[in-house]
Amino acid sequence: MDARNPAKVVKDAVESAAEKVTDALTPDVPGKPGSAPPTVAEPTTPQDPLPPKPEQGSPQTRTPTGARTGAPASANGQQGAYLTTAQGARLRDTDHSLKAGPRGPTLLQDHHLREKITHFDHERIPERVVHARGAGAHGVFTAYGAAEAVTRAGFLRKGRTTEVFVRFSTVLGSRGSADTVRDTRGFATKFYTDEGTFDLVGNNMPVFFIQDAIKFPDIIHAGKPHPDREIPQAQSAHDTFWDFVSLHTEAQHHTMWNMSDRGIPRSYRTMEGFGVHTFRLVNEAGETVLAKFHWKPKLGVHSLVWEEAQMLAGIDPDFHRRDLYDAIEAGAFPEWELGLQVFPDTPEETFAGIDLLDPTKIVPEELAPVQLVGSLTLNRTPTNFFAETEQVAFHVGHLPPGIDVTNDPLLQGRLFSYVDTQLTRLGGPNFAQIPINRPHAAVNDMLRDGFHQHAVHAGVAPYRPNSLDGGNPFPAGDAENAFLDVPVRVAEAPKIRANPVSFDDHFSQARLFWLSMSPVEREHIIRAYTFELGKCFHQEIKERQLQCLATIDPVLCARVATGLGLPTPEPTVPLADVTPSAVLSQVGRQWPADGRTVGIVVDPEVDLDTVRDVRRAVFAADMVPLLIAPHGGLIGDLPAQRSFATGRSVELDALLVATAPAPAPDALPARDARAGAAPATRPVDPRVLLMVEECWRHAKAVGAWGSGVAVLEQVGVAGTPGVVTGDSGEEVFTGVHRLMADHRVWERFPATVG
Ligand code: HDE
Repeated sequence: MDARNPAKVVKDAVESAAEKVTDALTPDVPGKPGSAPPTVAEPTTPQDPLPPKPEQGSPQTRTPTGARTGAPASANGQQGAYLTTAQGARLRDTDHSLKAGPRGPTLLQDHHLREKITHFDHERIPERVVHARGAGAHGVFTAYGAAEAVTRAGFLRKGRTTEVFVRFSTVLGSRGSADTVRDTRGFATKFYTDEGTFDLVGNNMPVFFIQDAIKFPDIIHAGKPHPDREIPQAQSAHDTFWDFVSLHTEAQHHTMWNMSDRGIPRSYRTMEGFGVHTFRLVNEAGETVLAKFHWKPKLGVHSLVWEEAQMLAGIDPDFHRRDLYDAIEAGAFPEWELGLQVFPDTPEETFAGIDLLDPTKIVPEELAPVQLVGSLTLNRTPTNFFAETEQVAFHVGHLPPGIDVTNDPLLQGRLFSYVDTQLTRLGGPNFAQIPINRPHAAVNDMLRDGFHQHAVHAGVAPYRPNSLDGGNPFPAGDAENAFLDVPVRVAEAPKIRANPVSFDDHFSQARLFWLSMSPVEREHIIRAYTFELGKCFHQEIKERQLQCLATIDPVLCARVATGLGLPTPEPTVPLADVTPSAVLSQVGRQWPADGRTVGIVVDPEVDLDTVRDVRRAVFAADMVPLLIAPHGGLIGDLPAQRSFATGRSVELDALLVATAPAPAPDALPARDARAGAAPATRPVDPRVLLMVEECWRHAKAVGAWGSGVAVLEQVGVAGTPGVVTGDSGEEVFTGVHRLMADHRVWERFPATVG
């Protein structure tokens, strides 16, 4: 036996065996971990830190109060080739504690050990109490100019570009929970405008569970895991959630959105965003309008199917963040258009009979069209998750001149909460000085000192009025573009804990949403309610929620009741007479499939030239091809990105089968009975059969050529809707690409409700 250090023996063996195939294997698909490929041997020649990856960005290098420093962003975190202490002293060794001899106790004087461990012990900060799980990206917003007439906000002037940072999130789950759970998604945008930062802190649904901020702890306590056993994580399918929403019926409209396909988005890139509340805009002339903000994704609004979402939660819990980062790395930059619904600023603050201060209501786009005022492109991934995505602090009160709040009681409470929460989460009042939160506008406040103060304030008079600092800082007026608190008239009224009567309608818009859905979307909603309520323990809670559904729609209620094995209750009040809003449905239009993932099943016997051409065609269509092969490494000269063991249907948007692979040595033919179709003349790897079957079941486009056609026949899906076969791989891909514009092969979902 070799008497040398065992780790060194392994390293030497690996190094001597290192082959030159590494280059050929370096994938050309997104997902690279570092900015340069690693060497097999451990690097030993000192060199400066590697540059960030080309798709990465970081916050602009600004002083703590917003002025440009001119330093390169890559100099933010670390410099020089050598390991140092936090004070910059170079270190000889970070692998061994300082001990009294090789077998002796560790010495208290080891300041490097203490610094390293102490810092490590404090690496975590409290996660967000809601929206803990999220992913962010940098980008740019360009204004069309269409909003100039209604707001003086400079970043909405024609042609202006503004840097942004966007964070998407789920609401209920902890920081480590799965991306694809059924939940509302956060869509928070920080516009670094030169008139002060504007945060549009919205969601992917236009309504909220509650009408008054004072109920926020109640709905969140109900939605979070039960306090005794701390289950279930990141989901609403449990007793406390349905207990609350069935009693507090203003939640029913939002609940309907959550039970719809909007609750399980395909991607952050395919989500709409909504500011939810009504805001007040003010233009140069001092005229005001009321407005709601919308984000419209260029790729359309698309969702997962429930089984896919559940499988992904185990197979790839990072599905949405990976999709976001991969798309940006591949150059398929996610894009949205910002839109406004504009309403006259009348004393009643209503439009078409809808109370604009009630955040449980939408204004259908048919009544107030969304006017597009600018576009958003996300083009850089964060360089460091903690520094940027974790430390970014949004606040609905970060408003530029031209945008003001309304009296929506939910928004009013948020104006308190978002600063308050940062005091514990980000450790003090100076969170605006963290690089990702630094404004790009000049800052001259009189806030001083406090934990983590990074600014070195000059002068002696942080108060007003003063003469010692020459009177600085001076208040600005209209000529200097000061923020305007619009002097809205407040009606004389008693001080009271109550809602306006108009807030009492809790069901009509839930019905409006239901009636706006296509049959297949209704089917999904029925299944979602049945699943969620089916997971509740208590019959009483299910019965109470069924009573709410009876007031929304009798068919919905009856179908869910059947699934739960409970009687269908009668509505207690007449059903609302509402006009559906066609734009709420996600089905029936065609959208670009850019940035989607296409799997191609190959094996060593495949016609490589055809696969090469198809791969090229997939790239040319701005999508990512993943070769899925019996083993990793190379198939001919093409690198396989997935093996049958590591690949699974749920990460694909479409599947192409280029061959009929025999069972690989690691296949267990009886692994999945669902894939076990009739015995074939030539057995096919069961994981390939499973992949085809799952893609078909999840209504994805499937294609095959050559011997691949036999695989589809064996699964029993050849000749069915959304399945393309032919002799030419490229033609088959063209057919599949065309189908992908519909997002799913909707015919495959049998809809039983009209
Ligand atoms: Fe939030 N919300 N919220 N919220 N919210 C937070 O702020 C709160 C509400 C939303 O990616 C917290 O920094 C109250 C509506 C998003 O960092 C906290 C109320 C909408 C994000 C907070 C609401 C949102 C948050 C948690 C009721 C959609 C994630 C940590 C009055 C329009 C932002 C933090 C990010 C985050 C409070 C209601 C969206 C605790 C009290 C309505 C997208 O401050």
